[in-house]
Amino acid sequence: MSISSPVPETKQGQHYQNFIGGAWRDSRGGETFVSTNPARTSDVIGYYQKSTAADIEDAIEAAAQAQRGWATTPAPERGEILLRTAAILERRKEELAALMTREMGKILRETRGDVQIAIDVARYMAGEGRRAEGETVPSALPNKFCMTIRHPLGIVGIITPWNFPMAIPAWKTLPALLAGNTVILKPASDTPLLALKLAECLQEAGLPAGVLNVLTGPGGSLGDAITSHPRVSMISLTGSTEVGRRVAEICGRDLRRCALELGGKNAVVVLEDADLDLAVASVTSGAFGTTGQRCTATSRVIVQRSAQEAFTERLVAAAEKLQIGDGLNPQVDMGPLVNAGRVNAVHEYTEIGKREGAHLVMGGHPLREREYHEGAFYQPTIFTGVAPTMRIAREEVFGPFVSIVPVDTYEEAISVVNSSDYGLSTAVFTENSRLTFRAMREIESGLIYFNAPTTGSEIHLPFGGMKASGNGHRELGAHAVKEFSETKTIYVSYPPR
Ligand code: UN1
Repeated sequence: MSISSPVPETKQGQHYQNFIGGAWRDSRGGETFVSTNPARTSDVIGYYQKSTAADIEDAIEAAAQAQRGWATTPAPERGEILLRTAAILERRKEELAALMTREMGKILRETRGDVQIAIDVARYMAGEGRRAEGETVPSALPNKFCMTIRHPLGIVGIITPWNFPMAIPAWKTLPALLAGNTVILKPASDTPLLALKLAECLQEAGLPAGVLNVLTGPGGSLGDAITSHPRVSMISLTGSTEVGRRVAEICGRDLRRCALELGGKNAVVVLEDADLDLAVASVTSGAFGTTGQRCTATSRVIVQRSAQEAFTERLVAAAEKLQIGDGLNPQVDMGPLVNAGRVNAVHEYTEIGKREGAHLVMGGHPLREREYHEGAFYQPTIFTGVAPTMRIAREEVFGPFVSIVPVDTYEEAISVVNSSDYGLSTAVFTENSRLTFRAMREIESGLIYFNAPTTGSEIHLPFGGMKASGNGHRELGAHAVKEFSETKTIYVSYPPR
């Protein structure tokens, strides 16, 4: 095992190390993997450690050793470290955003937003360090004092996806740390860099050694090794529903807490009285923003038949205007997909949609010519005449892909929304306040927007989905610290002598 400090950045292929026990280390296995820019694969971002179970043991040992000292550090002091981290992230925001665009393709405006989420979460969670940690309640018996306090879980395993390379690691890790836990973080193999950068910022802010450990490597074997480790008290995962089921099964066997944020098949409902220009602008950003690679991305548009033609025409016109290309170019609206495998996966859904008899009105092809030849680009793709039973109306595509489903009435629209296995984010466009309030109650979805896109949730509100979109937990907001804590109920009796 070699131990060294971070190597200065070079243009091509820097060698990145794991962060274990406060030191930057190579994997014991000695193997690395490469990460390239999805807009231009000849641009090598870096070589990362292909970690093994032996590295996990090192990380667990470091986290276990740091646990007690960290748990007994006063919460406001833990919060101070997060506040310093926010300042460091803010100072480095442009650099981090540009690295993120190179690493996974989304445009600079979005990668700046991603870093900003981490900054906002760091500030919010710093404040949580000074907030009341429990409740006091009256006892029904005389001379008793009743209260609850928080207790750290211990070691928390955090497994994160590639679409929000800094925001999601931050919004899981920072509340977990604030709650007094130590953390093993495994970022997605497509985006290991920004999680390592987050660790660098926390290290500079004074986080004690071993409190956060970051290991890079393959999702399957490494994820399973963390998820099934007897010394890990909780797993927090954002990923596909398929991986979520697997993680829940492993955790279920050991009664390990697990918080899952999974897929979505997010619908926008456009009723006949809707402001169509607003609906079109919102679907354009919700469906094609981040190249459709958000768990909250708009994937179905359920439109009342009388508005269908005008809506579709305007949506196609708006989508045709989108500039596709390298996200570092400020003129570009939509970057590549995260890798070539995703291009094939999205294209497969185009083929499925055609076979199912839906009508392709726009896109439906990878972009391979000229400036696109080295990248993972796909056209914004729109199908109309989609029936709710078709696979393109039911399955998560995770790309710039919209299925337009016509309906006759409000009631039919809601029943199509709720026919999905998923329930993450839904938006309704209407000016009708009666239907607005009905929809709040009737839609089975963790997030509901009125007259706004399905994306763009803010960090001080709870985030999460119903049904197959998760397992009932909510991240962010005031819930987040509780999520990573045990609650202890305390009775103090003081009878007169
Ligand atoms: C995700 O894609 O995993 O509302 C999260 C949004 C973002 C969160 C997306 N704040 O789109």
